[in-house]
Order: sequence, then structure tokens, then C-alpha cells
Amino acid sequence: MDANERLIKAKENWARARRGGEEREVFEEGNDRLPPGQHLVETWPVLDLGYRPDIPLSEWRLTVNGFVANPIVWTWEEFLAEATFTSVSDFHCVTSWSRFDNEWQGVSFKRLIEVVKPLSLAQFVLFSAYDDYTTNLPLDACDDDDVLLAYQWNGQPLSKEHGGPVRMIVPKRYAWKGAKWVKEITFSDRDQKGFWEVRGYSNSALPWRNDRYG
Ligand SMILES: Nc1nc2c(c(=O)[nH]1)N[C@H]1C(S)=C(S)[C@@H](COP(=O)(O)O)O[C@H]1N2
Ligand SMILES: [Mo]
Repeated sequence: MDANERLIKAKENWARARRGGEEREVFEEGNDRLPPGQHLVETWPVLDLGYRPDIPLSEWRLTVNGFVANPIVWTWEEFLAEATFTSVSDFHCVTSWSRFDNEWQGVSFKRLIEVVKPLSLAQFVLFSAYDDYTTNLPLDACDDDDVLLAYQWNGQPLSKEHGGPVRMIVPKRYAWKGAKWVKEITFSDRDQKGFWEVRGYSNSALPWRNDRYG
């Protein structure tokens, strides 16, 4: 096992040990901006599987397929030609840090839906990334005002370590639901679990419900 596999194994065991174990505190979303069990950080930690793919913009493609009327493969130029969408949101990682007020720029998920036109059978979305990471969400969770394909963070191009050229941002879920280096988005009639979802992490991943382990 290399260091990375050990890290994945450790995280997996951690999820197994804590699943159903401790009393879950559930807080209502209110004046407090920090979900239960989270602490605030000023820096922005990097979390991934350790392999950070290099994707030249000339080779970058975003494929959107599955149960949609209009499947697409966007080049970088085509992606940039879409209207720029800006959204400020908080970022909650399941390992317990949160980072407030991140300004994201990119293409809104609502715009993507408008372009590809999901069929009524499409209830779920699977995201695949250039590092072979995957994560899944209900379409309802993606079809939200604060969800986007981000290529800028706080006015700067998104760095490679944080998922550049383009990553998903889904603020109402723990951050593992947002694929860095997103490559393919597949709409489906069934819920296919992603990398962490099959390794003991929650399928729903709702920070305000302290919903960490599945
Ligand atoms: N492609 C890819 N996306 C990923 C991951 C990954 O390993 N690969 N890790 C997830 C996890 S567990 C977290 S907490 C966030 C971390 O994002 P950051 O490194 O920008 O803080 O990315 C998520 N998206
Ligand atoms: Mo994470």
C-alpha cells in the first residue's frame, strides 16, 4: 500500500467506526453559520486522492451525457462562451473545517440544465473527474441557485490543487460532493454511488444535519 491508499483506508475505517456510533447532534440552520461539528478556517486546505491531474486547456473537455435530450462535449472556448455566473458561499469539509465567503465564478448548473435538457426519467447525476474520482447527487440538489461549474475563486483562476480548470461547487452538501477536475456529468434514472459514498460516507451529505457517514 502506498501512502495514498493508506490514507483512503484510514478514512474508510474512520467512517465505519463512527457510523451510527456517536450521538448525532442536529442543529437548525439559523443565525449560526457553522454547522454542527465544524470549525472555521481562514486558509484553504487541499483534499483529494493525491493525484492532481494536469489538464492543458487545449485538451480540456466537459462531456455531459446520459438521460438528456441534448448531450454535449464542451471545449474550453465553448465553456467560456457561456454567461459568467457568480455566487458567494460557505464550504464545509467532512473532516470538520469550514471556510466562509468563497466567491465562485463559472457556469451555473441551472444553465447547464437549460442546455442539455434532462429527460423526466433523469433523477440522479454522477460526476466523474480527471483523477477518476466520482461522486453522485440527486438532480434536485444540483438544480439549485448556488450550484455551479467553477473556474475562478475569489477573482483568481482556480488553481490545479483546488480542481482547476473546472470543479463542481455544491455548497449545501459536504465538499466531497463537489468534484474537482470535473470531466463528465451523467444524468441517470438510478443513483450510482461515488468514491466516498461506497466507502462509508453518507449518500446525502448534509452539513446542517451532521450527516457524515452512510
Ligand atoms: N476529483 C476529485 N474531486 C474531489 C476530491 C478528489 O479526491 N478528487 N476530494 C473531495 C473532497 S473529500 C473534498 S473535502 C474537496 C476538497 O476540495 P479542496 O481540495 O479544494 O479543499 O474536494 C472533493 N472533490
Ligand atoms: Mo473531504
